[in-house]
Amino acid sequence: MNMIEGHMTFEPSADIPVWDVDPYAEDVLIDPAPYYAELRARGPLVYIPKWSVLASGRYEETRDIFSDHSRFVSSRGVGLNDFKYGEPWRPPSIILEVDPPDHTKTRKVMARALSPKAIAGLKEEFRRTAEMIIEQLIERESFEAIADLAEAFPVAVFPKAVGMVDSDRRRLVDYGAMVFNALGPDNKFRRDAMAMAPDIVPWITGACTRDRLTKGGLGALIYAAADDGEVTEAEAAMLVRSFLSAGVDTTVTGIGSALWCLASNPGEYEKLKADASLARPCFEEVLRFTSPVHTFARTANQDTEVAGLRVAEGTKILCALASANLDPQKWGDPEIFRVDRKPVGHMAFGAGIHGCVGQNLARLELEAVLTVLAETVERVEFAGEAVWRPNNAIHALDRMPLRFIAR
Ligand code: OVM
Repeated sequence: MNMIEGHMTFEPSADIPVWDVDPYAEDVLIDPAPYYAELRARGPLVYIPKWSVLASGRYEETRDIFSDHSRFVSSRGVGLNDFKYGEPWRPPSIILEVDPPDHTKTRKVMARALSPKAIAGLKEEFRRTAEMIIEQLIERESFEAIADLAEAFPVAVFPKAVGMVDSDRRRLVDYGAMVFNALGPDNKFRRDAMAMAPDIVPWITGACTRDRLTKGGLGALIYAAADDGEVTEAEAAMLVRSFLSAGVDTTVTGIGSALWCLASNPGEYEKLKADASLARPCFEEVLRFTSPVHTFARTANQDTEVAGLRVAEGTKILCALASANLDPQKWGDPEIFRVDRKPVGHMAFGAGIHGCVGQNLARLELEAVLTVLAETVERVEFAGEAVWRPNNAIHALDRMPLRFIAR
């Protein structure tokens, strides 16, 4: 058996187009739109020999693959490594990297802790924090929007919501970068991220235990489920780890990309200012337009077919969520950012049983930031060049100098 990047190589069906591209090359990760356009144009599936994977970039097939958890499993990893053949870099997530029936139990516990009702009480605190941060930024001639707002806001509110006793901004942000870069091949981005493991992994693991979490937080809700016998104590710690894996870099990226969309489209910002109730639809459009998580993989656990094309057991399929979100077969003028588009069915939170369990919390965070922005900032202007940061699974800004003109 021939292996590459921890999964089996395979002979693709002759009717699947072969494309000699590296989806994880730096230039593609920084500016992926041309790659997505060609991926969609070449067919519903393409074979990428460089990593011996299939890739899906059209909306319909990407959605179908993502929605079919029994043929396209997560338990073999949602990156290039197939957990059937090798040890993953960390113990697998017991909600992300798992299938039913195991998934059903953990998902239920997480969904309860993150339900609209459970998180409704966070709204006021989110809003106050957004006011405090944005008020200070308005005073400045210009600022670094990724560090000073996109990171500052989630790192101020999220660890506190989880109930972390001591937070560490750098480690939380870098852990997110590790988790997402780990889904790609053993390239520079993955290796640079993995070099941080000795410092960060023990810290993260230590932060997830019961005694490091306050009474009222989301973490305590998970441990309450352990008290009720729904999960074990060790499983509770693993679910708290999932908060820290999935809850920081994603929302940091969402805020950075929202600011980028609004600075790039002043007319759309005018609409948001005129009607702050567009904050939520605006965020959905930011998600569709920028797709913070650009790619997750699935693994075929049986010989099967997609769009009439044969897919062998063990095949990794890269699902380019960001490409599905830009597919002109699904969206009118997909390359246009419109705050009032209301892009129902976008794939940025995934689809099916693994659809983002934290999406309501993400929306609450972005609602706070975008509402306060609309109410207090007249104009959002670039004060320098926005620079993207390559990551094997996240499309995020690295730096973005901005200016807020007071309303
Ligand atoms: C996790 C997790 C969940 C969702 C996304 C994610 C790769 C991680 O449970 O660790 O990022």
